[in-house]
Amino acid sequence: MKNKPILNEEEKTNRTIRRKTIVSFTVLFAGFALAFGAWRWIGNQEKENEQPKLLRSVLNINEKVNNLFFSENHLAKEYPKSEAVKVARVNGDVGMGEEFNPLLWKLTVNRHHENASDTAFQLTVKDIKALPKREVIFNFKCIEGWNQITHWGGARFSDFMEKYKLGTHSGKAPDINHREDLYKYAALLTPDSAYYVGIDMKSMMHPQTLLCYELNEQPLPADQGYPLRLIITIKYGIKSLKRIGYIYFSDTPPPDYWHKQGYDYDAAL
Ligand SMILES: Nc1nc2c(c(=O)[nH]1)N[C@H]1C(S)=C(S)[C@@H](COP(=O)(O)O)O[C@H]1N2
Ligand SMILES: [Mo]
Repeated sequence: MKNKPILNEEEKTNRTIRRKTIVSFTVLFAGFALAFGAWRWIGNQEKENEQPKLLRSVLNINEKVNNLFFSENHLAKEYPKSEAVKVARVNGDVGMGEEFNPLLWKLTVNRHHENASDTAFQLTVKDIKALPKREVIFNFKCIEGWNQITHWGGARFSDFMEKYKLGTHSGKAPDINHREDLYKYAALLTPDSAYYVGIDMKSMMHPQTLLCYELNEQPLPADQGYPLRLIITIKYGIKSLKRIGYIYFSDTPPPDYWHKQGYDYDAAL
């Protein structure tokens, strides 16, 4: 009689423990079932290069991180010329004001940071055209949701860096064995500095990153950046700055127009 309330307490506790144990086991088994199901599902995925698709895509991400630099891999998909649109859409006119005189245009390049004025020099389109010409036909994607296959011609940014010994602290041409010598970012601005992008060096050295002077094998139309624009296939369109006026290099992320509006800095695809 005296002990009864205590026994009841004990029983209550035991019951609670039993209930909790059942719940725990149920959760545990549900977890096993889910994991097993997921494993089976991955296994049943269409095989791609001997690896299940899901695992393969994870490997691709890792490789992308490791091999982008000086690599011919991980190119954006290219298309036949016949698939390129005849008239490319025009989008974005920040920094494309009418006061601009293309006849007086020169590209101002600073070997180092923008404030190091003694290391700046100027180039003409002729200088860019003197570099090996490359073409790329790829699906250009805008962050607003549209995309189109477009055909561009110009010089690789990496060839430009090589030729003018750019993007290094030492002022030597970029060297794969001295990656620590490379600046971490390149900055590109319109001549009026109204539109500007910052891009990591690996992406700038990607083989499909071009300083473009042609669209559909014709000189760039004015509203698409004549005389020189960037085309960077591995980023959203926001990074493909039209009408390049200035280029400089930096170890800190240069200001970026759309990043300031709240978009992702990398805008990587
Ligand atoms: N100078 C400048 N470059 C720019 C923009 C801009 O507003 N000004 N817009 C960007 C965006 S959002 C896109 S999608 C592409 C569009 O390039 P297009 O006009 O050749 O289609 O240019 C990019 N480069
Ligand atoms: Mo865009």
